[in-house]
Amino acid sequence: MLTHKGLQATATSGPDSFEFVANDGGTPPDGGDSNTATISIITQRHILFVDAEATGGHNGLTWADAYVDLQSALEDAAVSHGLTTEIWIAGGTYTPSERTDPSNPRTATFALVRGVAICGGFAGTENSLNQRDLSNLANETILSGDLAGNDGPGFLNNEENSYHVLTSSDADETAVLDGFTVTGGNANGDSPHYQGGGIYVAPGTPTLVNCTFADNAAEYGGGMSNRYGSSPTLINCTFSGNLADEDGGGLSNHYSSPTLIACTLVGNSANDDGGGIRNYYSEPVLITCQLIGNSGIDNGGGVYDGSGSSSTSQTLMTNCTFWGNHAGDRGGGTCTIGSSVTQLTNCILWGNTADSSGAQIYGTSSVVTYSCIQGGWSGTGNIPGDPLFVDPDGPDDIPGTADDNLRLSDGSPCINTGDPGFVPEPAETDLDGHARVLCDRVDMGAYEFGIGDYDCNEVVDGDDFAYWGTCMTGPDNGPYDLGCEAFDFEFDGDVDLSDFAGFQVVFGG
Ligand SMILES: [Ca+2]
Ligand SMILES: [Ca+2]
Ligand SMILES: [Ca+2]
Ligand SMILES: [Ca+2]
Repeated sequence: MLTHKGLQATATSGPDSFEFVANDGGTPPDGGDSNTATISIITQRHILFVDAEATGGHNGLTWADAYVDLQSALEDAAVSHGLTTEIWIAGGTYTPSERTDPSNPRTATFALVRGVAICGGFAGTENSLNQRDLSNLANETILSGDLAGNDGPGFLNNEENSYHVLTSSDADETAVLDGFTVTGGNANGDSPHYQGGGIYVAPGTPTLVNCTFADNAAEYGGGMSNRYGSSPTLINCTFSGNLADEDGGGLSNHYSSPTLIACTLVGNSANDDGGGIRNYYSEPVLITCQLIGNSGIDNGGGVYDGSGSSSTSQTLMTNCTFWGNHAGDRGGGTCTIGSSVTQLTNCILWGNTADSSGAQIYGTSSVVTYSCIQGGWSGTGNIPGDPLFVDPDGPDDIPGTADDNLRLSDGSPCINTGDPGFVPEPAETDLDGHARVLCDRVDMGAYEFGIGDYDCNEVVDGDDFAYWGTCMTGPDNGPYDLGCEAFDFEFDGDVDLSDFAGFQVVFGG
């Protein structure tokens, strides 16, 4: 307690707030209690811990006393505190238990909640979010719909799996899912349980970051279904190996407009339209995404826009790369039907195939500019040339798989031939997390060429190193001069020794 000029102040700090009470000891005019003023300051976010292997008190307050299941933490967060809550989850596999229909075990799902960020990928020792190492597969945190734990490859034994591993209903952007693998959903039930095996958003605007949706199944939207005016944001997410028995192997959008930034869709398939993404009366935005090896038995191996003459989907895609997608009928890369519009800017469509027509693009209402289209396409700035991917079939020598290296090699006609008027958003990066624009003009495709190449001659050598000293700012000591973004490998606004580690990797390469 502090006392100053008769004023008594008491400070109380809890795990998530700091309360300051000032009391002047006098009697107020109305004859009540002494005059007091209270200021409460939220000093940190409320954190709940989940670790399947924790053996302590299971109250969620520390790693040692972590809840062993996510559902307990979600119920705690739902009643807690009015604060922004983070749920930190240690690596392991977690299955849902909360049923939307108590009589049907397959309705078990994890529900996203406003004001709650669910964060996976922890080792179970961290005390700050940025200590997570999401590249460490030992900490992979899996949300699985395989309730019986008996799934095998190729969707074997998924008959009893949850319809939707995750659901989001009326959640806003403060509902966050960050750092998970979501797998094993099987939305093959009656409405609404036939859409969104991985996640069913109906409606809402949740935020999904660093998440992989793998090997989920549904009639529509194997990985994700967005309905009823949903506009979620997905950043650095992957959709892999998801299956739709109808449309939208990776995602199905129905009157919805998600934004996908730096996302990869690889090896998703639809038994009808839209191997990667199917859009119906929807306006999704894709920025710096790659679509690899997706397939539709009917139309739109990569992206399918529209479902008939009355449909008016509009998909905006910027700096996206399409490679190795296949349509059994029309539109290996993209298929645009009716009055829908598919807009492609700074994109590469190469090596896609269609059995009847439109290997790269089907649909005359496509608006294509500053893009590299195999076979050519009319529009300002388009080129037909080979993009010269670094290793288009990857180490496994199989085109259309996740290891395909779609970065540009030196001499690529896609270098510095994107829209000359393109201005990146603040902090916008390419798919490697480097500056979106290098050498004064954006490239075509998801990867920007030229990190480390200060003098922009498409070689990283001693001539570039000669500029290192003039660009080096030291840690957290930016900004640097224009052009020095070529040395900011971490894209954190400074040029320091940890960037130099990146420079050494590309030097002479
Ligand atoms: Ca199963
Ligand atoms: Ca490959
Ligand atoms: Ca460039
Ligand atoms: Ca150079």
